[in-house]
Parts: sequence; structure tokens; C-alpha cells
Amino acid sequence: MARTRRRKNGSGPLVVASNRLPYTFQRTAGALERRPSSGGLVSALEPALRKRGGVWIGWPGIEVRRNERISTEASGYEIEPVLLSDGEVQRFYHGFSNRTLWPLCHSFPALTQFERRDWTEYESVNERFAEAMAEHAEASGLVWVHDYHLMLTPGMLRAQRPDVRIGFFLHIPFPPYDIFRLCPWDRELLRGLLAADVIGFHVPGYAQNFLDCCERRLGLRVDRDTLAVEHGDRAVKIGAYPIGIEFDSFAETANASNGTANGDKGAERIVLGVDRLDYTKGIPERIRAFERLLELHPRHREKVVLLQLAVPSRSQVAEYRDLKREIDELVGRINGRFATASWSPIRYLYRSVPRARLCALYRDADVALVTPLRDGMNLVAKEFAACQVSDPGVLILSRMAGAAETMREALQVNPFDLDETAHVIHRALTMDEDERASRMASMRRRERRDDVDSWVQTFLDAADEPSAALGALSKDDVERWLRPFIKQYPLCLFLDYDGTLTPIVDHPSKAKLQPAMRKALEACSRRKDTDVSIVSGRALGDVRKLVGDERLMYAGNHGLEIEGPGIHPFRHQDLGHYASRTAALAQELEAVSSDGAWTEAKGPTLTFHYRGVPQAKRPKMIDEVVEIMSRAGYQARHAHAAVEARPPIGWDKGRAVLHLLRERYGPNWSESVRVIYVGDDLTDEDAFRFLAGLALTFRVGSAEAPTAALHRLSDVPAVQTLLEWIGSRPKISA
Ligand code: GDG
Repeated sequence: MARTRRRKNGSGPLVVASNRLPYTFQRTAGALERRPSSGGLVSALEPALRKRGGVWIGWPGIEVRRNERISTEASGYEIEPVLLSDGEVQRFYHGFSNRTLWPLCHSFPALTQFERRDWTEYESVNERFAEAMAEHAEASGLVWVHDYHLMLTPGMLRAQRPDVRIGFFLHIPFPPYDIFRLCPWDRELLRGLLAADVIGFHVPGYAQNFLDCCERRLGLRVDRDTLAVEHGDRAVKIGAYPIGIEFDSFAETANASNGTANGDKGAERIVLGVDRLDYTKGIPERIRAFERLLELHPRHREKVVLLQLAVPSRSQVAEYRDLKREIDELVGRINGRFATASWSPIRYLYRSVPRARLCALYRDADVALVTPLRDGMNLVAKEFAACQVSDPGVLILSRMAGAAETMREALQVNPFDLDETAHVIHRALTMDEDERASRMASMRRRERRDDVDSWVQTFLDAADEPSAALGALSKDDVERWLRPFIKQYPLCLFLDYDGTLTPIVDHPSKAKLQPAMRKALEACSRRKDTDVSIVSGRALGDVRKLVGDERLMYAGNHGLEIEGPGIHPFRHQDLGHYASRTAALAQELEAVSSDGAWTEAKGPTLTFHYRGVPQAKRPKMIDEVVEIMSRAGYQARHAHAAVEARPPIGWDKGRAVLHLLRERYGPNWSESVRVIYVGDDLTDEDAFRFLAGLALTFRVGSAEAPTAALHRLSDVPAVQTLLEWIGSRPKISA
């Protein structure tokens, strides 16, 4: 039989998902009329879909009624509409996407609104998109998800279709950690993205911001050299893939288009601005900078015009309506101030123009003023360069645009600095031809080479390569985490046993400490500046015997019983009461213990193990077990292939650890000792939460599950590395 090879995505049809389809639908008399959508993402992706074919999944931009049909034919590819109600659009699109994520990612925290109901709708619409993607994805094929509207879909898609590869590209900036963490759901968004195999950003700075967030908010291990994040047992590839444009097509259209009003760079000199009307694009600042030019360099009056094209955008969001008003007023005021009978300084068009006309405007402009306050990339800068087919103009580019990272030949400005921008416009208007030609030629060479086809290919190639796993945890990694935390303090180390010091095995009796782990543990317990405690769900006597080191403290039964050197033995007051009842509970559970399930009574607690039970039979069995435990007056808690019956007495590993610390070091323990807790189980989450802000906490295991711990350790060998570093760290000098 022929082996099926995973098809390379580099050349085949694409499955693309983005909020908007390449067409926007509008209701005209009785029918839905289709128009090409505007915006950078569509400009970039549509040509690739046209060439390769495939499916584009997205929202048609209108509430579609029951009797209406959407035309799903596009040139060379198919359209799969995700239909959204007006209510969904309100909260998902205008709400969480455009009132929360857009300003947040562009580092405008003051304009960012956090509304829980918007978030909930964002979750449910993302789920709808994920369902559509799951339906269209080919086995082992790639689904390429785009932009900030769909940050949760990789996680949701992976849950439905673990077989597909997922690529995600963010078209807007990824903000610094300090901004992104303002979002109450930042961790959910990060985790949603991390389900992708490859996550692309425009520039390395955004990728580094993302790594910061993964490291500091999710406690994940990141590799800043190879750009990867360890997430569960996968390494997620992170990359900077700067987007390009259809360079040749823009250049050809510019060549073919008729002249604009000012002819071929005629009498009036044109400074051109082209943007969606958006507060990130810095339009008012640009207009003020132009006013400053006319103040500082009066020689340009009556000779130069700022031609500002603003495409209407998101007018449902209040900030955009306010911005429109502000620009209208600004243009009116400045024109009133400087205009003469035959000249007005600002020509302002609030509409979209056809592409051929846009190309002619680019071509005939003397200067392009591309001064966003913040921009993922900015395609206008690139399109202007492509259209400079005759007398070369000058590009002025904001340092805050992703494009500034590569378009170094542009004159770069800080758009907030009006004086600087005014001087740079003057410099551009007076630049000699040699310099203009050199700068433009070099820019055009690169933009032609790094065009949109090359961007698509580079991203798809990256998505095709398997991600390189991060190397095993090293002592250097451990040192980076621990040294600044421990400083000169003694250490109190809390360790869970099963799944932390020994791998999970099919029967608890087989979980034995390996010699190397035992050695690492002993190196810690031997030290005078280090106390070690084992905190386990096992009965105290059991875990004490398994570890067998009398220098250690032991907390058994999730901390209901504690003993060890330097502390009074502790038995929770209700222990006896519950210990006398577990035998009866065990007997009741007999009735459901089929297929190798068994019950382990451990004094006051009891564990029902179902590791050997076939998957299909588990859900029903677990329901019954939980029911029996609850009826018997116990709390049922889920653990690794087990359900634990715990006395409902508000006592858990967290409280036990605190008890132990106060007992051993006194109520002001945090002044005399540093605490580290390492565990792999759900029951350890109680301790992670309890110790938040009081200790350095580590969750062990390759699951992608959320955790309250500060860091992750992928497996038991990583715990051993941690212990080896602790055991061999330099002693405190007196
Ligand atoms: C997002 C990111 C990133 C504008 N006016 C007209 C018109 N346009 C076209 C331009 C250009 C596109 O719209 C605008 O693209 P930008 O890149 O400048 O900005 P966003 O829409 O905010 O795009 C951005 C981009 O995604 C791609 O990743 O660069 O940073 O924010 O293509 O030509 N097109 C026509 N008439 C107009 O009047 N035909």
C-alpha cells in the first residue's frame, strides 16, 4: 500500500480564515450586492487565493436573512461565509475585536474597553469559526488563520481536529507584556494562539513581546534564539514574516493609469496621505505637522498641497466618529487660516477611490506622508514605493510602523513630534534628485523581491517544517529562575511525589524513586540551608516509606497528617471521624469497580483508580463514583486517572503547607525562608493558589492545561535538574 505523505502546503490550495471575506455584501433593492473589501489583509491574501485556489472562511459583513443567498464563487477559490447576527457583530466585532483588542494591541490602553459580555461573545463567535475551519480542513493540511479577531480559534480548532496543522498570522502589532497583561483574558488569548503550530508576526519586536507574555504570564519556557515556546509536549514556532505587496501589479497599474489632476508632478507639489480613517494612523497629527510646515517654511505656501485620502472605517465605534469630526474641524480651520483665492493647503477626500486612481495618486505624489502612531506593518508605504515608476518621490515613514524596520531608506519620523515631522517634510520637498533616486531604487528593489508571493511562500514553508523541540531544561534555566528569588535565604522546598519525583505508573505501588532522583533529593536534604517536605495524597506512612529519608518532613493525605524533624506532629481534628467512614465508602464503590478499577483506602481519604478502564466506559463510571462519594458526605476531586474522596473540611495541600511553614519557622516565616513548591496534580493547584505571591511554584507535566503555578517543568527529569541545581548551589556565606 502506498504510504500517504502529508501534502506540502507550499504550493497547493489554501484554507484561509479571517474575520472579513474578500467581499463585503450590501443590501440593495431586493438583492445582496457584493463589493471587494478594503484593508491591508485582503490586499495581501486575495492574490494568493486567486492563484492557488482553496477556501476563504469569513464573515460577509452583513446580517444575512433566511431567504437570502450569498454568492460563494470567487475567481479561482471558494467562499465559506460564517453568518453572524447583528447582536454577535455588535459584541464580537465592534466590541471585543475593535474596542478591546485593536486599541490594546496598538498600545492605546486609554481607549481600550474591557467588557465581559463582549469577551463571551468573542469566545462563542470564535467557536463558530473553528467549526467552519474543522469542516473544511483537509487531513494533515494547513489552516491559515488571520488576525486579532480569531485569536482563540487555534485552540478551538485543535480540540476538534488534532490532525490539522494550524498557522496563525497577526496583522497588527503584538504589544509589550506590560500592555497586553491589562487584558483580563490575556492568558486565555495566549493559550488560544499557542495551539497553533506556527505563529507569525510582522517584525521581530512583536515576536519578542509575545515570548515575554508566554514566559511571564503563562510560565512557559521560551527560546529567544530559535524563537519557540514550549507548550505541553509541543514546541510552537514563532516567527517574524514581514508582509509584502503585489509589487509588479501596482507598478504596472501605475504605469498604465492616466495622470491625476496635478499632471505628471506639475505645478502643485503633492504630499499624499492614504489611510483607513483610524486613530492609529495619526491623521490629525499629520495634518498638524503639515500646518507646522506652513508656519516654519512659508515658502511652501501656495505651492504644496496635502492630499489626504481617508477611507471610512468602523463608524459604529464612537472613537472613529469622534475622529472624523476632529479631522473635519482641523481641515476647515487650517484651510481657513492659509487658503488663498487659488490655493487651499489641504485637500481631504473621505471615501475610497478605485485602485487605478489610487496608483496614479501614488505615482504623481512628490512625498508620501505615512505617519501612523502605531501600525503592524503599513502597506501604503510599500504601495507608494511600487508606484514610483517615473520621477522618484520621497517616502516619509513613522518609526512606529512595522514597515520602518525594513524600509530604512525612507525618511523616518516620530509622528508625535510635529516640529520634526514638519522639518522632514521640508527636507523631502527640497531633496535633490540623486538622493531621491538612490533611496527609492533601493527601496523598490527590496519590495519587489519581498513581495506578497514571497511572504505567503515563506510563511507556508515555515508551517510545513516540523517545529524544533526546545532542548531539555538546563541548570542555567533553573539558575535564571531561582537565583534572584532565593538570594541569600535558606530554602524550604515542597515536593509532591507521584508525577513529580516519579513518573505516573499504572499502579501506585510501582512508583519508585529512581537512583538519580534519590541522589538529587539527598543532595538537597543534606544541606543545612535547605529543608525538604514531601506533600502527597498518599497516606503519610506510605509516602514516608517510599522516600525513606528521615531528614525530610512529610505531609500525607493531602496534608491531613504532617510530621518531621523540628515540628509537632499534626493530625487534623476531623481525621479520626472520616477515617472511620472510608471503609464503608470503599464497600459502596465496589459496585462500580469493574474493568480493573479499584479503590485505595488511605485512612481519612480514599482514591478510586480507573487507569486500566477503557476510555469509552470511563465517563459513566466517573459520574457514578462522584455521585456515591458525594452521597457519603465526601468531596469528589479529580486526579490523574482517579477520583479522590476528600473530607469536606476546607483543608488541602495549600493549608497544609502554610501550617507547616508557621510551625517550622514561626508566623513571620516569609522573613526568614524562601519557599519553592513543585507538583503535577490538580490537588497541587490548591497549593499554587495559596502560595501565590509567597513562593516560587512549578507545575510538572506536558499537559497544556491552565495552571496557577508561576512556571512549568515539562517532566520528571526536569524536576531532577531543578533539584540538582538546588543541591549543588553555592552555600550562603555567613
Ligand atoms: C492591517 C494592519 C498591515 C486604502 N485606501 C484605499 C485603498 N486602501 C488600501 C491600501 C492598502 C490598504 O487599504 C491599507 O493597508 P494598511 O497596511 O495601510 O492598513 P490596515 O488596513 O490597517 O491593515 C497593517 C496590514 O493589515 C497587512 O498586514 O500592514 O499594519 O493594520 O492596501 O491600498 N484601496 C483602494 N482605494 C482606497 O481608497 N482601492
